[in-house]
Amino acid sequence: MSVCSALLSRRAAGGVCRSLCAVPPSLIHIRSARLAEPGTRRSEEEPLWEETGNLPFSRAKIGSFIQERPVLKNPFLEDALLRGYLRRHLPHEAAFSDLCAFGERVANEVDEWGRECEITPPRLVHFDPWGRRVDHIVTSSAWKRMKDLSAQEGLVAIGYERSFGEWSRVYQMSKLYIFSPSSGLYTCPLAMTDGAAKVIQSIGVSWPVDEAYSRLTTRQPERFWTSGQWMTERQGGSDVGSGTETVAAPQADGSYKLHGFKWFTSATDADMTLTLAREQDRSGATTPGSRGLSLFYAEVSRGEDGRLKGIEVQRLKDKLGTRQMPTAELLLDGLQAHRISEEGRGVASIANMLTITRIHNSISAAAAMRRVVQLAGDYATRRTAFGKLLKDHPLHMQTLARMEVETRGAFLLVMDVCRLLGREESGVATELDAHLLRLLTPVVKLYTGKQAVAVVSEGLESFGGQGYIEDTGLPGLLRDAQVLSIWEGTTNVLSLDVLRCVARSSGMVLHAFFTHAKSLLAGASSVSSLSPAVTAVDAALSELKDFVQVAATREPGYLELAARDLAFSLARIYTGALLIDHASWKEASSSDTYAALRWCEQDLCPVATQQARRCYDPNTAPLDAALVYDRPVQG
Ligand code: UCC
Repeated sequence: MSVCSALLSRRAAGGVCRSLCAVPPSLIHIRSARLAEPGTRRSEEEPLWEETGNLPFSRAKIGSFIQERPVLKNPFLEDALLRGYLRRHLPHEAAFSDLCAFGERVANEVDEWGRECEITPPRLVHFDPWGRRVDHIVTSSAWKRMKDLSAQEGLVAIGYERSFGEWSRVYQMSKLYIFSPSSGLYTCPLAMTDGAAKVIQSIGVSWPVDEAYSRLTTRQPERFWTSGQWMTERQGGSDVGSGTETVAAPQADGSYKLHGFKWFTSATDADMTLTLAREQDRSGATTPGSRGLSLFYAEVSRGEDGRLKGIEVQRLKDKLGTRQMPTAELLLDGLQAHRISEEGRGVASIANMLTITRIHNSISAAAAMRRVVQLAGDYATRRTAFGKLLKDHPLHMQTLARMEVETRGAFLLVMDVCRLLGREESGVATELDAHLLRLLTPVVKLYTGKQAVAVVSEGLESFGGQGYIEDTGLPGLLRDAQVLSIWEGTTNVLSLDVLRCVARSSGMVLHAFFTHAKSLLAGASSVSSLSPAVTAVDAALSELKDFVQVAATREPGYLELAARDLAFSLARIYTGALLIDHASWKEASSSDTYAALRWCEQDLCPVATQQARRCYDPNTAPLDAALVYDRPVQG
């Protein structure tokens, strides 16, 4: 008789149970596992033993403890900062009740659709059963429900109805903010749809885009269209001016046929698109560079034979994340299109779309941070380790609080850009507002994109191993966050865009930055609890000013090396000022003050810190390159 079966004998049961109960749980687990070895025949006496119910793991084999899952609650009601911000700036009952009802719907209904989108990703069917080419992108029913929902809830329309005047964009983006992490990435087509509507509106709503505009901005699901934005070609997505090979051949009726290869086309199931191409002259020649690019509008439709007209879908992209959403390579083979910009003004015309999609990107980034912080906070009230709930471990709470500070900063920064956009669109923007909007759009996009990855990664870690398990839905948050620093301009490309807008405005965007940041600080000067934060931001502004003065005297390479640190400095300083401003509001909470103080403890002006270390001096670039390509000496 083995030791195990001896232990299992009924005679020994009581005593063994007592002794087993005295050994550590881990040993009980090991012994139980041995009893339950697969393929071993259980003795006739076993069931009787199990009926006593006293031996852990003996019946269930895996034990009875089931870890509680984090619960998604109404993301509007759960978000103190969002509600406080709206109470301060948009105190309209209609907006509150709509956001509250939508938050309820997101938590109880939409979040599951988002999960369905994740586990039922789109697939491409090239041929029908009879061999006919169809290039059909098959999406889940949840993805289609997202489209209807987006129309019904006015997720694009709100920005164009302008029911709340200059605060309409803030209202629209608040809705997208609570929707985004549950949307199954439907926020991606919505970003481009919004961007396309914006471009059309700025060019003029007339034929051939009047019908499209009304469909992009409708609340009627059966009429609602989404738009693509096909910009990236095989030569790359950053240097659009030299990377675009697509040509536009003029037709007798004034339209064009497009021929080219689009390397990344997101939400490829869209109903229409805006895209760049080079217009051919009569001899077929084109103008190189950005000056040769024009902006075209095309509908995505099928012929009677079921084939896409003028488009072949080469393949769907196999992406790290955003798998819910179809991203494809497209061959444009005579796609009918209309030029909607002046000839050669393609980049300038699509820039309006870039502004909108970059703001949407930033909303998604802040929303991803908010979601992971909410879930981690909820989990900490359920999960026990080392004898107490996670929420009662100060170190764990410190980690979550740091994530919360980042999230609050990101939220206020992106909402301020939405505020500026709303002011511009409702015709009340000052020159200062316009300069700030131009400068802060790349800044918020690049900063929040980076922070989202860091915060979501930290958030996953706070769930321990569960944060690494696919069907918790948590890893998808991290994979999807990674695209935020890539899509619509990488961190470095956007940092260079910051330099570009400083140069093009002859420094006026920076002047607006200093003026507005100072005015935010001045508004908080009487709040003594905020004075360390005010002093820190004030000092950082002085450092920044000194940096700008020195950099202006250096060769262009100096500023280029400093571009990323400069953009980060702008983000941290301005966000610090916004947190201070929010905390100085008479209805602000002590947490608002605490968040502002914490934010302002970091290095707010890394560009000055790095400058003091001579990181942008002429010898740095060759040293960087030598370090990157440092290889062991052969032989
Ligand atoms: O490739 C991509 C796919 C990634 C993977 C996706 C996977 C799934 C996605 C899921 C999503 C949820 S995304 C990469 C997309 N590409 C970009 O975002 C473009 C990045 N590059 C830039 O932003 C560059 O700065 C360019 C292309 C704009 C630079 O082109 P140019 O030709 O050198 O531009 P210029 O000369 O600086 O500007 C031309 C005109 C000027 O107007 P005018 O002529 O009136 O002075 C500029 O002022 O355009 C104006 N302009 C702007 N205006 C340029 N940029 C802007 C701007 N940001 N705002 C306003």
